[in-house]
Amino acid sequence: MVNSPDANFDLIRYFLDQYQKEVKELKKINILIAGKTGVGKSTLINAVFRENLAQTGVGVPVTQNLNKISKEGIPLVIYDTKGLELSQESQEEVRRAILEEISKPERKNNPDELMHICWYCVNALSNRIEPYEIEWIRDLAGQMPLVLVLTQSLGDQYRELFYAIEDLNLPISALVPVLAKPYKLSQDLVLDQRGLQELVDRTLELVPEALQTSFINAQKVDNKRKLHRANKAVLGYTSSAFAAGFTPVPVADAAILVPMQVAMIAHLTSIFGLPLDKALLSSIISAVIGTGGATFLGRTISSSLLKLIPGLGSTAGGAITGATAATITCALGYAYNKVLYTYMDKIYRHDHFDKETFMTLLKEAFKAELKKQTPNPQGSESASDKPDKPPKA
Ligand SMILES: Nc1nc2c(ncn2[C@@H]2O[C@H](COP(=O)(O)OP(=O)(O)O)[C@@H](O)[C@H]2O)c(=O)[nH]1
Ligand SMILES: [Mg+2]
Repeated sequence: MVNSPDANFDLIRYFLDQYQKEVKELKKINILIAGKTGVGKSTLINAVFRENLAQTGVGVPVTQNLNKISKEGIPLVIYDTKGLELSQESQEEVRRAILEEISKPERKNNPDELMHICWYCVNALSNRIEPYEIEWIRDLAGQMPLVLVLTQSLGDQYRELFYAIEDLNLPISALVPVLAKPYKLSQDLVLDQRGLQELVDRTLELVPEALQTSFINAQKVDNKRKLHRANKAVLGYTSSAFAAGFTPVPVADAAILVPMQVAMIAHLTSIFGLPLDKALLSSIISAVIGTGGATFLGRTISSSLLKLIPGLGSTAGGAITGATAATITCALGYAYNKVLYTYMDKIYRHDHFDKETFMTLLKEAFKAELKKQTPNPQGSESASDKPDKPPKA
């Protein structure tokens, strides 16, 4: 039944629903991005987070000088300050208003509203940090972990300011020089982006464990972290409980495994973080489950690939046990992660999603993973770096 196009349509629907549910369940991380106008806050937001968040996100004013930016499908809320460089008298007022907002009890006592981290941005090109900013940084650092970001850090020019700030012994958690966007010095001299990886690393050290998955999902700087998280999650689907609770099914009915695996794929996808774009998500999941009679998981598994699984072979009447189901699921999970990882940058750049290639790569990776998961003919285990292999059939 799962091989019919109608059932495939339902699986796509099922995937979309599951994916949306997974994304909703991710707790949102609240990041305060403070600094004077023009230092490069928006540029930084767009460079670190997916979907050009500063432009495409929805902005809502919280106070006159604090804007809340969010976007459906991204488990993150940015609070962007504005107008900090106003006249001496209004600076004081702006600071007071923002500080009052972030420290009010409704926020402090509500984990969903609490500010989790501040990125305070100072433009390295300006070569100085003003006294009122130093006070402001001290105040903010008293409320939450604070990373001082030296934006527009070019070549070696930023060093002077970097060391001057170090000497101030501010109560900050990290000082990170960043160039968020390549900088064109001349016709043939362009400075590369820098520091974004360090900013991601430091931030992850400073936010609660429960929010790390959300941050990893929302950012686009470090795709390897997405891959590692997602691979860890695969292990959960190969637990012995799964194996024990599964009633062996005939090979011909292997397709009943599919909804379970689609749920896993939705979960893995939520760890990576994809745009809530129905067409893209549908393409990806249909590349996984196959369409129009070429069902990858249904027919492919129940034919040639099963030969790779010991004790099952292609014999008529062979049954898929819980252990085999776990092997298949685990191999699919790792294969999916591997292929999605290679596609991440393209997806974030909105390049055309080539479903056919995705499908081909997935099949190859799936075969390779199945081989990894099963003992080779000599009886010794094949090389695998996965700590918890599923039980063998
Ligand atoms: N090349 C380059 N330009 C930057 C960078 N950061 C900021 N800018 C430029 O500085 C100007 C102000 O940046 P913006 O992000 O709008 O500052 P904001 O007011 O703090 O949000 C823009 O013209 C940016 O293109 C950077 O890392 N590289
Ligand atoms: Mg801005």
